[in-house]
Amino acid sequence: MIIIKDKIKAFIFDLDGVITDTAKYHYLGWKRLAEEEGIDFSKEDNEELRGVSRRKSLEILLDGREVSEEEKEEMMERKNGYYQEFINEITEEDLLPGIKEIIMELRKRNFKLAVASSSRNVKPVIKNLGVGDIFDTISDGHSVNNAKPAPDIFLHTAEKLEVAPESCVVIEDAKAGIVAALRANMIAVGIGPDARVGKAHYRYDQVKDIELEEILG
Ligand code: B16
Ligand code: MG
Repeated sequence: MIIIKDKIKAFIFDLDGVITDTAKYHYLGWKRLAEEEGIDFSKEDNEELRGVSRRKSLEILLDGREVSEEEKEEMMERKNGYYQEFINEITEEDLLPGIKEIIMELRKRNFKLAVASSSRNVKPVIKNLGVGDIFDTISDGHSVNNAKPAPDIFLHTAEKLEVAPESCVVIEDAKAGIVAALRANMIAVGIGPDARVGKAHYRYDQVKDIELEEILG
């Protein structure tokens, strides 16, 4: 893909791992469920769940263990209950360092801004972070049927923004998210280690390291 920098019109932000670090709360929720079910689950295992839908996360955790659909539903609900206890406590202090500055700078320069997350808990998280009004549109785990790594959520978001996919920059912390952004023909910015997001067009260790001028040219 040839990146024509003056064609960039919109920035699409992932939520968990880019705007705030809810990965630790997802981990604690899954860990508690795993303990209750007698399943080994480490922090390293949790890396596999980054950006992945709730159902797919449970399937990874179960690792082939046979469980009825009814039991799966109950487990997903139980984990989500634990997760919601954590996100109720989120405040503006939980914004990742540098994210507010980047968003405000992009807003000042008239780029369209969106959130596209696999999570079905986006609304309360965004509200508690105090950034709900900044974005032109928010897509979440309810918006499309096929979760990341399918490109659907990003294409759906671009359509809502009325911007062509190749004019969108996606900022993501998950391998599944980078794959989805590339499949959507968007410019991908990865946050995290090379092993996880190295396929992105640009990669930074943390959100605060993002160099907008490098991306915008
Ligand atoms: P929920 P993102 C993703 O959000 C998380 O990274 C992933 O760990 C989680 O399983 C998924 O949302 C679903 O979340 O259970 O709240 O619906 O990174 O795409 O913003
Ligand atoms: Mg994420």
